[in-house]
Amino acid sequence: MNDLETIVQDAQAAFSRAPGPADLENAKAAFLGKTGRMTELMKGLAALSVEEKKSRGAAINVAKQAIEAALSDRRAALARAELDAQLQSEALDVTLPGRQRGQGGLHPVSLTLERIEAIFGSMGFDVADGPEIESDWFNFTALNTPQDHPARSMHDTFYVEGGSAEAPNLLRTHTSPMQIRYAVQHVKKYKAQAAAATGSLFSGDMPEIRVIAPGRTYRVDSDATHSPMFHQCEGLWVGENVSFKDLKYVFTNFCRTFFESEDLVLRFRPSFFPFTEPSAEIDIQFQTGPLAGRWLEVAGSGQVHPNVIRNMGLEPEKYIGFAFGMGPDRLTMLRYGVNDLRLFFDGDIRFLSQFQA
Ligand code: 2NM
Repeated sequence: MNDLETIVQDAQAAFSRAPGPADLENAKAAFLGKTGRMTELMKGLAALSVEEKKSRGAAINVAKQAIEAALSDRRAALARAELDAQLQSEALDVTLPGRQRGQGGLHPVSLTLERIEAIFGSMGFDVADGPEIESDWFNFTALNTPQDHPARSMHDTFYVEGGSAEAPNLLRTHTSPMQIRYAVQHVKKYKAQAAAATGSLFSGDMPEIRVIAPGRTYRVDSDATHSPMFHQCEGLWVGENVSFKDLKYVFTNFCRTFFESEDLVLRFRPSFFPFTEPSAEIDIQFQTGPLAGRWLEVAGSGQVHPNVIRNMGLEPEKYIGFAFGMGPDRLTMLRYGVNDLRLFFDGDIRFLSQFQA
């Protein structure tokens, strides 16, 4: 092997050993740089004859071209390796499943409210919706709740700004104020129609008031069975000939439909509410299932107090009705066997996602 072949082999070996572009350029200097081996050989040409210069020069050029070819091959190989490494490190697995938007659903208490509205809707009840910040009048006074009633104390009710000093506004403690609002509107409307026609409201001029008021209510109370915000659904049926038997029929039908239990039994237990007289707690008893045999309180009820009828704009001598109030949160607990009310308000998706149909 002559000296040129040796240099070419050395260069090819040095280039292929270079681990990166910078090392390669350093290796190049040892052969093609100002003091590199090829440059030294070129300098040596000066001492040769014209004939020798020709043949030696041509041979050196061939070797130089071989070294340059090896250099550019190695440069390309290193660039390719760098690109491969980058592609590898930035690789995307396009076969991975995409990030999906989770399937939402209704809150269990919302499902209950929908059931309540559908069942009472099927019995001709309208659904009324109204303010959660109420005046003293609609929340207490109109409902025959006296000034010294415990519900009126700071201890039991969240008072807010607005209203008057003696009668500040508050977060409604029940949804019955909405029933007063609804009844007043209803009575006004038909009184106006009757006045336009005959001057006074005659029997049959006013359709019965049949309404439920579902929604959020607020009381100063917090433990496993009480939340400062809870739901209520109150019902009202007022007409000229409405009685407790109607209440019994309507509420029995509601409970049997709601709990999908045709043999469910109801019990009316005497009680007291300021806005009804007489009043009764409504208990239910399942005949089968995990709660069978136990009496479970599900609602309060009663015949609407004459003072309340009057505050609706009606004469208690002519109009009579019944009302009831129940807790959709508790109904939801009974229906699904949930034992801690707070689970409904913690917003834990592991709990809430169990109620999707
Ligand atoms: C209850 C129990 C008994 C009730 C009364 C009224 C109204 F507006 F007619 F006066 N609404 N709801 C009522 C009656 C509510 O909840 C335990």
